Amino acid sequence: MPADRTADSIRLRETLALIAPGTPLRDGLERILRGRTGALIVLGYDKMVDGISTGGFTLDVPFTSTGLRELAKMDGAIIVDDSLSRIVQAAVHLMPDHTIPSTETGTRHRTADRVAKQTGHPVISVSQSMQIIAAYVGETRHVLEDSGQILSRANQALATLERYKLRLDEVASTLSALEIEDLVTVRDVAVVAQRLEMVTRIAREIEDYVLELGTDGRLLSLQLEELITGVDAEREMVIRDYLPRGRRSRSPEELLAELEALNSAELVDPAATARVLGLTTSDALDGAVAPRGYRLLAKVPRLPPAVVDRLVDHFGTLQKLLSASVDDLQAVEGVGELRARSVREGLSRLAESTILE
Ligand code: 3AT
Ligand code: 3AT
Ligand code: MN
Repeated sequence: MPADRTADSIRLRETLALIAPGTPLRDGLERILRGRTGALIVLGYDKMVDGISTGGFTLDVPFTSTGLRELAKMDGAIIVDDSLSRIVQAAVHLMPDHTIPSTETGTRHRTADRVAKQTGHPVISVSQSMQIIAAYVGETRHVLEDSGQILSRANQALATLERYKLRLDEVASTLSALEIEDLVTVRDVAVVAQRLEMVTRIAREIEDYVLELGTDGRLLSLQLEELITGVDAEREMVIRDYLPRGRRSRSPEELLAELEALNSAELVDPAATARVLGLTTSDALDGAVAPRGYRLLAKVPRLPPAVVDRLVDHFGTLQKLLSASVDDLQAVEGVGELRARSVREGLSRLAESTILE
């Protein structure tokens, strides 16, 4: 499943969450699969669905997985309401617009495809002859895989994420050291932004697996969380540290969106990343740049974000912050003597602990 975020893919993700292992609907689908009866289930009921339904029985009973399985023994489709809390009708013959193109074969699957396209509601099919469950959402068809298969792919992605994260940690700590020495070039920033984006992309892919795995993805979800804690915050701070000032400058959110829009070939090119970040100097990638200090101040313990903002507003650059005395720091609103000392000590400790390799 691609990790893009178009309207169709968002709806597919929502549907996959509804039919993930551990949900009553998935339990019902597994029962139907084991019972080898097949099914056609429309997830939503409105005038449009009613208009293409003929025959069948109106039930309006609470949704249960066992009820779903029993009703699937009859021919025809089952219709449940949008919230999946009630089974509205069963044994319904659906007559969607036959001019809607469908490449599916078999009456059940052609019907599922067309009803999904025509009504906008997700449709689930359980194939009797092929023993597979498929979700039709808008123009897309997604065949459910068993958790073992998904997990093996997810674990490969997790191993990649681990490697990416190690590399990110390396380049980020190099950047910290260069920032303290005031030796940062455009390339150093671009490389960190690029690595942050790569980590974010693979993490999103794993999030999709977690979603599809439902209760079978709990361990995966914990492992993912552990690896990416703080990455989102770091991404934003790097951007804010080096955000170009000026009349036509863009917001951190806009820059992040542009980074996300880079294709994978552009992403591996530091020059392309630097261009998105607005870091264009006369020396290209080797030009010197200076951080404001958001990212390093975030490493000082117990410093509220509002105070970080005021410190950066007041001093303007990390270098000025590093050379500020306790008295200088106290000139900032919300910084008393105690906090000034802790900022001073925190920054000194950072300066001592980051060593250029
Ligand atoms: P049986 O008594 O089960 O044979 P039925 O009326 O219960 O007949 P089903 O819904 O079980 O019918 O459908 C059985 C097959 O009939 C499924 C499909 O291959 C074929 N079929 C049903 N409707 C059509 C149709 N409109 N066009 C082509 N084939 C159809
Ligand atoms: P299988 O893979 O065999 O389960 P299929 O796409 O080959 O699916 P069939 O023609 O064998 O489909 O039909 C199987 C059943 O699907 C028959 C009926 O219970 C249901 N079905 C088919 N078309 C409709 C429809 N228009 N409305 C409701 N149920 C339908
Ligand atoms: Mn068939």
